[in-house]
Amino acid sequence: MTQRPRPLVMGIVNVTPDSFSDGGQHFDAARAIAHGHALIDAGADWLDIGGESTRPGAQPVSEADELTRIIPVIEGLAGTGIPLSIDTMKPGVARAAVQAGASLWNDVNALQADDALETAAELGCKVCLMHMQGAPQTMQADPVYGDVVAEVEAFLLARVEAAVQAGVSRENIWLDPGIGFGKTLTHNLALMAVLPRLAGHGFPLLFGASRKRFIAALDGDAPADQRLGGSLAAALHAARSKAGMIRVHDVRETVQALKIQAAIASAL
Ligand code: 7PJ
Repeated sequence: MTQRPRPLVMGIVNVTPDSFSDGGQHFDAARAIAHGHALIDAGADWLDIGGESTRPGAQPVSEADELTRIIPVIEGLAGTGIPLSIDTMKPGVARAAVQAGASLWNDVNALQADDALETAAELGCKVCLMHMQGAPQTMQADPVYGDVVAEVEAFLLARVEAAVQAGVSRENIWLDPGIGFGKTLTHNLALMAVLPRLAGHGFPLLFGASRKRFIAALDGDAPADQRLGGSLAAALHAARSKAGMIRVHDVRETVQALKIQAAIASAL
């Protein structure tokens, strides 16, 4: 039986302080490294390491604090054979992360910070350009679009051109519509419905819907730990839509769902 290719699965490693522990930064890093190893055992193809929450309403973190959080974790997970991504908006953090072993800069701000384009070009790493309307602190207050699909698509292609102009090679660019980043339920659904179109511009798509709020909006305000069903449904949809990589919390369950989908498709 020949299996059709399925998307890569990127496991999420959040490095944020554990408010219930007094073990300090060393404890937080050790916990994140252990979580990364568990995600690798569960079948992750990539790990995405982030030290600044970009969830709606989250407060910014200083560059020094972000570096203190993520560098020990990248150093601890480099050398596992699984490639590492750094989820940051800050060029200084991306630079240190790549020097410590990361090979993808996952930027929810699509390289719009000062020096971001130049840094990405100089680092020569892969970059993911994601669409976000506004900033995490306020983005869910009242997102408005004329035509969300056209606007997100035009934004992403404009950021591609800016990146290429700055010296980023096209082969290193991933795109992401940014589910939940300055978007209502209607906006999120419209973007998910056109994933094949967004995947058709010659750049691989990264897609992240894991445990996001739109699932709760469709299912009785389900809390984050009860959004696995919706997360899997979105992952399978993205896979059918030719997404190249799916960013998830629940790696084992997602890999299993994708394997079953691929096996059924290969029996056609
Ligand atoms: C995404 C991300 C996403 C990319 C986050 C959360 C919020 N990076 N970082 N795409 N989401 N590329 O996981 O709920 O959707 S943080």
